[in-house]
Formats: sequence, structure tokens, C-alpha cells
Amino acid sequence: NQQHHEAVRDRQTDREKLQPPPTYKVILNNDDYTPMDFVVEVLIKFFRMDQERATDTMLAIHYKGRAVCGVYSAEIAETKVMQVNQYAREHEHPLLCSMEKA
Ligand code: TYC
Repeated sequence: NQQHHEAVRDRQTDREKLQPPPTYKVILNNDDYTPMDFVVEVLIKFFRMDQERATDTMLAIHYKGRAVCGVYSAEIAETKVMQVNQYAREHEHPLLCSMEKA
């Protein structure tokens, strides 16, 4: 019957429907060439940080290799990664932004 077909078509289980949507950490990775000032600019422009927090985060990446810059839904995280990587390429810097499940 109709209800059976709806249940078969909608493969998301009742248990899954109760879970909050997954979130993703958006990460900036260190490299040897991207200027520090450019990384600070990126953190302000794309991650809505103020100058002080952006500077602290840039230095954490520089000394530790990477840092989480924000945690977002899948769609927002994917958009941040694409926008930051495009902005870095446009300015001919090797800066790499990536994401992983939170
Ligand atoms: N390591 C870079 C330098 O010394 C600075 C840098 C910081 C690069 C953070 C990337 O995500 C980064 N110029």
C-alpha cells in the first residue's frame, strides 16, 4: 500500500531522524610560503574572527601545523573550504583549507 512504499523509499531510519545533523571542523593547514598577514586576513574574512583571535589562530597553525577555525553543517563547511582555497589560489598562495567530521 501507499504507506509501505513511503517507508521503503525513505531509507532514513527512525533512529537516524532523532540524531542531530552531523557537524564538520574546518581546518587551516600550515605551509612554508603563505604570508602570515594573508592567513590573518583569511581568518577575519571567512571565519569572522577579530584581529587578536585571528593572529592567535594563525600562530597556533604556524607552530602546531593546523588549527580548527570553525565547526559548521556539511553545506556551510564545504562552502568555506571552496571559498578559502579559491581565494588562496587567486592570490597564488599554497594555503590549504580542509574539513573533517567533528
Ligand atoms: N608558516 C607560514 C610562514 O611562516 C605562515 C602560515 C601560517 C602559513 C598559517 C599557513 O595556515 C597557515 N609564513
